[in-house]
Amino acid sequence: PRIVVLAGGVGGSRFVLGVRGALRARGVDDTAAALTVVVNTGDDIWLSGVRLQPDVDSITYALAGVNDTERGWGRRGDSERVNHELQEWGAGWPWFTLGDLDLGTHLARTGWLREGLTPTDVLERMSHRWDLGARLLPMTDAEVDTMVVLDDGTRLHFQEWWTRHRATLTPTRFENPGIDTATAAPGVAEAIAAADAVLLAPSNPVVSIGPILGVPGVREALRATAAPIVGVSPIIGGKVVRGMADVCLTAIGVETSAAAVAGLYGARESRGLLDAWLLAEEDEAAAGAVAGLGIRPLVRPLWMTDAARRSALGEAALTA
Ligand code: GDP
Ligand code: FO1
Ligand code: CA
Repeated sequence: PRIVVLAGGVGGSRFVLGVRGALRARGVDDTAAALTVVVNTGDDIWLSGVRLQPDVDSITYALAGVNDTERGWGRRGDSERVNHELQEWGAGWPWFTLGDLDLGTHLARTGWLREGLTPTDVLERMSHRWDLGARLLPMTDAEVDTMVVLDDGTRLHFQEWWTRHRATLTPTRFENPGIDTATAAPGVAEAIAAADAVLLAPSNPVVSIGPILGVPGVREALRATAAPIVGVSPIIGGKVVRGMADVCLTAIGVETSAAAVAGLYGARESRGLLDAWLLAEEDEAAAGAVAGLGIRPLVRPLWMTDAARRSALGEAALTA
């Protein structure tokens, strides 16, 4: 099979682990040939001279089994010696931690970018260190930031808004300067066109899936593919599992509910994207509303708390 997943960081990586697990359970040996992940790069940033790709790294580390599962970002068991030194110099951001092992990744990536490799090339090169069992593609090779605009007009980078202010400053909108002139990374449109199924991970609809869909050509490729498009709700029981998707959704005028997020993506039959939507047992009452949108609702357990649950969800999405 040829499966394409659109994904952000924490929710994205848990789901990609699940899809890889489900493919393995189905007897697919070469999951890297079967599974392509298009990763959000909208929250990437330059800091202390190095390029950070939080969602790319979350997925890479999770597939490699070296991720910090508690925090949801960075390497497990990392130390912070270099970070301490950067703080002493007054470099970087005092509220933002760059782990030592994680910095190795950023240095390698930045070096290759400066040698002229594209982000796609760099990610391909980085995929060889571990047996990831998936092909990772950045959504675009262009640098696209996510900026948060507050009601007094202040604009700050998503990473500052989230890691410094913990989403306590109320946003009025999110912007991705540069996205209109960006193009999808090589292979993205082709993978979507050739897919047997496209899965939208239960990632943040606004700042993870939103930027991917905002890259010119991606939405068109999704609308054109013969593959069914199946989404998984990041909202369980009317709440975010973790993170700040609720604050992001409120800012764009969308209720924090499984049905409202399905409505945001829209039904394929009415110029949206979704053929089917997996919603949690806790949200069973919303199934009718999802069906009313023209999207096939499937009530399933959506908690990805361990490998078995993740793979079961991956299998449910593949079956759908
Ligand atoms: P980020 O880039 O690190 O913010 O991560 P993503 O955008 O990929 O995913 C964030 C979303 O994942 C949040 O809105 C969470 O609600 C969702 N999420 C995290 N864990 C789970 C889970 O076990 N099940 C479901 N359905 N959603 C989850
Ligand atoms: N998140 C934090 O809340 N605090 C941090 O200090 C922090 C550092 C960090 C370093 C590298 C990296 O790839 C991610 C990091 N994150 C940190 C996570 C990241 O800011 C966000 O959780 C995601 O971008 C949200 O999608
Ligand atoms: Ca992210």
